[in-house]
Amino acid sequence: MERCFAMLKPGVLNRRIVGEVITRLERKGLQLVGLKLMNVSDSLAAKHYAEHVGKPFYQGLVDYITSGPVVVMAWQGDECVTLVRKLVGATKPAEAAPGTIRGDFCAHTQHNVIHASDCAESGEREIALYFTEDELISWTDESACWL
Ligand code: FUP
Repeated sequence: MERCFAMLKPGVLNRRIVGEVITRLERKGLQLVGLKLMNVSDSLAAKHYAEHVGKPFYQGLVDYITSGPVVVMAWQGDECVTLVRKLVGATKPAEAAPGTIRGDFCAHTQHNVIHASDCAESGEREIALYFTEDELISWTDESACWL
């Protein structure tokens, strides 16, 4: 089963739309296996965005995700990364389709409200960055037998 890491950036909390965004991922049928409200330290942000070091937008990105609390999540399901990224939408809000999270809730690339892993390997790397093993809950959908 594939896993994907997702982070609701500080603006989502400021705007009181945490529940609304999580609902979109949950209603898709993905399984939530990790969930936490936390502050991101400078060193954790640097690890998270290591691939963007040296790019002109790097410091703004780090400043943003360390500016207030974030909600971090681990999701699980078949083709989880692809499904989450479809719901999230394109990186640039101007290119994100209406109906996607970025298409509906943000106007600036640097404040694009949500991060989601770009492949299964990144998903595992990012989940390990933000969660300890005992914070990840593997659970069985007991109602599946009725569906
Ligand atoms: P995504 O996987 O869609 O989050 O996109 P990237 O990994 O390419 O970008 C990571 C973050 O960098 C985005 F959330 C926003 C920021 N970014 C910019 O601010 N400007 C850019 O030109 C590209 C990305």
